[in-house]
Amino acid sequence: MPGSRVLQWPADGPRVYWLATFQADYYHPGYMAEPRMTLIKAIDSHTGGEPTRVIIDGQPPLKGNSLAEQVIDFRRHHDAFRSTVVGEPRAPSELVGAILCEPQDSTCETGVIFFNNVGYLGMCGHGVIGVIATLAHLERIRPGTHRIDTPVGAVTTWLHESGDVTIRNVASFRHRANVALKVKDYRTVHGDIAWGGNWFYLVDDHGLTVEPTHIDALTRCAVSIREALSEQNITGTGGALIDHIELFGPPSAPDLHSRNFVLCPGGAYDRSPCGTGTSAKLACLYEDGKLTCEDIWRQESIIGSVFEGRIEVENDQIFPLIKGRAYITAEVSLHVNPDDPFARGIPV
Ligand code: PYC
Repeated sequence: MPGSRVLQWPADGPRVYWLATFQADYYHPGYMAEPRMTLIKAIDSHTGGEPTRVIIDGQPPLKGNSLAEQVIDFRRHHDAFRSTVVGEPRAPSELVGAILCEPQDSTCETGVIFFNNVGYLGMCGHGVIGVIATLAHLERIRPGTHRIDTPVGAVTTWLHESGDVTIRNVASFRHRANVALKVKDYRTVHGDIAWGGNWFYLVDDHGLTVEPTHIDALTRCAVSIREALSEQNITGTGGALIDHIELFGPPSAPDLHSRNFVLCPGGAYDRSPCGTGTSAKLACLYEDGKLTCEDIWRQESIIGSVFEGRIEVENDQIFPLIKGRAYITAEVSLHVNPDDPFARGIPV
């Protein structure tokens, strides 16, 4: 549906398009090297408590025919933009940034690349909900179906009249079940390795209480688990790094099914139930015969926010559907001052 794209990219990239909306004497596109104050504009939102910052002005033009190639260009040539937007001192460590870019899949209205304080994400469930809420806030989309391309595949979203957003995620699967892991200074735990748009190790038998008062202990445990996975060379398919750890416990209310604590790659925990983590969980439940296509799974986060999940199975592939809601929290102008020694973030 090319005619219905929310963004029409000019041949020379998005910057020229956006320049028209700026005071040209203040804004300068060379944020990397120029000795002038530059501005980056963004819309902030949160989805179940987890923040997303969608860049709407001032992003670098990315080269590449695919989203994956654009990520490579981003990482190689514009990583300072990432740390400027989501690094300290401008951002809390849990913030996920998003730039809109040329989609590879022509059925999509835009592509999106997600990034955080240490790098780039394949997919981000709470982030897609944030992007849809942001595009609605900007009046670029209306309630209905919208396809979004990501580096790991296209996802379908529905913006409901209520403001809720449902995502039909990329196909998710369990790679290995019940993998024993000896964790240093801790116990042996068992977990499933699953893909939900990012790689997860999902653990029930961690022995901790999954409640907000135990966040420090949960973080320490999840960090040790991630280190143990890396040291013992336990990976996703093709040697992929497992960079998200998901610990489960009982929910706080009878109408919910489970509560999780998710450690993200940069060391922050996900305030939301984690869209890709819930997708990985749904795939494991289905593989275990504990979830059918008729069931709804209500996944609670460590702070008490909830995503509603279910699955569709097509050609033996599991497609998780995740429903949540994002709220706009701010319209921000990030000032990048060449005199500021931490203008491009504090290195982590
Ligand atoms: O919602 O998929 C998610 C996510 C990944 C990292 C933080 N949130």
